Amino acid sequence: MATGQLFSKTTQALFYNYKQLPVQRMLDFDFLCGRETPSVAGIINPGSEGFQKLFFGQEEIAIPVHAAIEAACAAHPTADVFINFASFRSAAASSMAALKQPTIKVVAIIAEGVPESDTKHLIAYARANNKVVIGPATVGGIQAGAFKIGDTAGTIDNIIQCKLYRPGSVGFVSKSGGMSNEMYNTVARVTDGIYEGIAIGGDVFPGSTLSDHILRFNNIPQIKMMVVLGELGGRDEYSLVEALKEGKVNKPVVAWVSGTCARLFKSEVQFGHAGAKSGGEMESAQAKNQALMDAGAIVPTSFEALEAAIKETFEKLVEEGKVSPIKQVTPPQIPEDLNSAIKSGKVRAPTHIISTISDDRGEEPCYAGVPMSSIIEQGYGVGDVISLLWFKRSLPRYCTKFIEICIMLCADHGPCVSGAHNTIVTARAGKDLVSSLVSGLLTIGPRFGGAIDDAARYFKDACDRNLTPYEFVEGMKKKGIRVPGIGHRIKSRDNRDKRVELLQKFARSNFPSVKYMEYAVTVETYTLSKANNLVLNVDGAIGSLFLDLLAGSGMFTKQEIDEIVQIGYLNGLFVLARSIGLIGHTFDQKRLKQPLYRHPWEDVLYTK
Ligand code: Q5B
Repeated sequence: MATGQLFSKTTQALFYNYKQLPVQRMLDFDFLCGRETPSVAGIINPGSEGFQKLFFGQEEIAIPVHAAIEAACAAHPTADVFINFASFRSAAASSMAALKQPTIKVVAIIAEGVPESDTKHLIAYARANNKVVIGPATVGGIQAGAFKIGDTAGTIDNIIQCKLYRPGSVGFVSKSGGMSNEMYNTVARVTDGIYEGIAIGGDVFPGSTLSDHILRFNNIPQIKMMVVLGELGGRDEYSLVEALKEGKVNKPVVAWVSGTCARLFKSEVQFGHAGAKSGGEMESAQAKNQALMDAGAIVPTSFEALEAAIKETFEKLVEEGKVSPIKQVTPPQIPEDLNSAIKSGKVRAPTHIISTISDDRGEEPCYAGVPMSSIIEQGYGVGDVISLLWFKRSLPRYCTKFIEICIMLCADHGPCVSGAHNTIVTARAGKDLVSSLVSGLLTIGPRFGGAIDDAARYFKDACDRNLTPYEFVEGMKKKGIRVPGIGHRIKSRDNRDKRVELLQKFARSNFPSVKYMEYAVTVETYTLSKANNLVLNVDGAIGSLFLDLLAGSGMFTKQEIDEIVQIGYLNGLFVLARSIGLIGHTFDQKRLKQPLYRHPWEDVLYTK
């Protein structure tokens, strides 16, 4: 691998398998470093395309989302880093697909647990094609002040503390991503900071090795010294030993191999990483530390002494005039996210929606304050749920039973009514369930099913004002308004609507008062004297009886009743009920595989 810089201040990456936080952290780092272009050129989210909104400083930017690796590479030919956040199951295939793209030079694989045989294939392919793999099982890497992979170096606060927003003179490579955060801090304390840091990952077969990066760092003029943090297990450190012995590294290397405590255990110990297990003597931390020291690396006596060794080495370089003083810069302030600022109580923001009927934020959803488990365990029915969500209170059982009866009676009225007809025609035109349903629902209105609210309004007004049926009906006629809730296409004095009879029967035996319904019946008696079909219809029966329910239950103030009638809650009963039937008609037509409906010419009067 050798050669030098992998990244620069203009490097751009493609991010595979969208994760909001690491991408936003990369963009925040860019802003901190004063980059002009975002380091994420595109996102690859298998199967979906579009744009993802993210912040670049204070500005919102739209990053293109691509469905496939090939398409993303074609769209962003200058993006040469592929950051792979795929799971361990799909990381190998997607990494190989990325390596095969001519535009991609570096692939970072975050997933832990990628099968070793797959990793070996990736390594062989990358070596043969002069490409670099970082990971698997890595947090990534960072070039201070220029480019950062995913979650490397943690939070913005940590990045600022470790001065990673501007380049220093130290090249750092470790196996562990977690420890690299620790070391960025240490290096920032005792030197002028990191130039580049790489975590190669803790797997047995890392895509690139400690020595690969040290040899690369050796070719980067801005890097004046190197720090290596190895760990017990494996023989990776020995390739560095060889490189040191062969004189391939001419800058000071401070190294430590952690895991010296493994000797305290009687049996073989597996530490956090797959590769970190105490094997034979050669793989022990002690042996590797000794070999590195023998080869010329600066190796402290313990991890605690590592900081002092780095400090001493750096100060020597300063004394020798090999490190020029770094220009200190103050990074810009990253605007805080509104959500975290609200959480910490720093700002307050007006809400855009107010809601009073339900809440899904707690352990379980609540309807009007009643938890879902109570609704189920206490045997609530659909009527109770409607009473909670529409009226925001638990109504007495006879009221919720009445609501349920309304729903059941109005669920369907055959295929010939306006709503069902529209639904059937729509379903037969090949439309989906929702389209078929709403085309039927859209017919509900003043003539069909949607006269309940108006019936309640007019009956209440007339009854409260003690109008006689004659005064009421003739008054309406003068205004040119048909009495809502009166009249039916097929029901008549001699062919009564059974639904109306059932509702009246239930109310008479359960409601404390049926004053409004009785008033509606007197109106019906009058209209029937005019024409046989001017019966109290199902809308009129529900409208007048709901007035009795509201007034008689003792659960509503006069003002609340007026508001319910004025807003118009009651057509909702028909809409809800008839949805059941319209859905049934849709399924029926689909099940019967009915062809496109065309109305017959013979049934149309063509006239001029
Ligand atoms: N006349 C329902 O009319 C219908 C009058 C009236 C005074 C009236 C009509 C009407 C009010 C709205 C209403 C709900 C359009 C109905 C429903 C659900 C359904 C449906 C289903 C289901 C029927 C003949 C003469 C004319 C009119 C006069 C009619 N209604 N006068 N007040 N209310 N009602 N809708 O039969 O002198 O000859 O000019 O608008 O409550 O939708 O099953 O199908 O479950 O699906 O077409 O039950 O009553 O009568 O228009 O030929 O009028 O009666 O002024 O007088 P028709 P028309 P004139 S339940």
